Amino acid sequence: MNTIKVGIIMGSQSDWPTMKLAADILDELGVAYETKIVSAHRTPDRLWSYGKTAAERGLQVIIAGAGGAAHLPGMMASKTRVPVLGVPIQTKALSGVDSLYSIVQMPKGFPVGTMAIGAAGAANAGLMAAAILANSDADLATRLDDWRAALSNSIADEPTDD
Ligand code: RP5
Repeated sequence: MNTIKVGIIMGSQSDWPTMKLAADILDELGVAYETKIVSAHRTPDRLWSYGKTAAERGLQVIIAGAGGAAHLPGMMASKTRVPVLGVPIQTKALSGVDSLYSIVQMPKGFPVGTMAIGAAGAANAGLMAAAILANSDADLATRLDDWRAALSNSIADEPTDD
């Protein structure tokens, strides 16, 4: 069985600067992942084959980022039971609201766990993927607890003028 349990996919190379923030979190937490450009409209056959083989390849979470008319996360959710976390990419035309609406408003039956638009959403997708895997991985659970505690400890008690 493949030891890679997280797939990070995106509709375009142009999505990578955002999606890399999910990868960075997984690197910090020691979670192995794969990355692939999979476009719902430009490479539909690639999308189908990725979704068809995702579960049998051992993937447990797919993080899917797309911008504009962002079909990718929903189409991936239609093709695999592996949980899909959708990241709406911030677009120039509509600031990512188009992406958000395309991803979040899934009809009943094929859910996508939709993150916030852009950088925070991508990072949080990495954290959410780690949290899902941590349910069955005690070492990862400890690393995630430590990461969360470090973030809490970095927050000052009081504001300063600087
Ligand atoms: C979507 O179209 C991609 O997810 C990307 O966010 C958007 C624009 O793609 P490019 O024109 O930059 O390749 O499929």
